[in-house]
Amino acid sequence: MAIEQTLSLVKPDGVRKQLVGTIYERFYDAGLTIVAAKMLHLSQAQAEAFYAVHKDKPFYNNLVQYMTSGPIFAQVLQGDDAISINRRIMGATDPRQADPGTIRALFADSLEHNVVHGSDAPETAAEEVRFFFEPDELHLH
Ligand code: IDP
Ligand code: MG
Repeated sequence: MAIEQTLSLVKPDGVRKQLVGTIYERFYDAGLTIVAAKMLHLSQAQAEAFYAVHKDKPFYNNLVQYMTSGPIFAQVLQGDDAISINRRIMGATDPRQADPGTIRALFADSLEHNVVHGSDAPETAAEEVRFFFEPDELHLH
């Protein structure tokens, strides 16, 4: 295992449902450290750019609309194997397929409105961290 950083988002539905504290507690319980965090409201252009990988998917327009529907929390998580540990505690994209006890199994309403985002690989993690944070906004400790 190696120390990794990964980009996590609490999506607009998670913020509306006041789940930020619960979700942050799960990061800590999983042994992850929060090294950067901010609340922001994505513009249409930012949401389109962040999800550009999905631009040809039928759900893209709805996804952009959802991600701009309210404020989000963005955070950088750090720890041994942080990328896959975060994906594990999030659960599968579709909450109906997510393992019991995961964030999405417990709190997501649907495949689309699924409360959290987490980077899926080292390359995307680095890119997504850069999308939200300047290097001097990461507080290593
Ligand atoms: P992930 O968030 O688990 O990495 P991705 O396949 O990268 O899942 O999809 C990005 C986001 O797009 C999902 O988290 C979800 O909000 C939305 N999404 C994915 N697949 C569908 C779909 O089939 N219908 C509607 N929304 C979807
Ligand atoms: Mg993804």
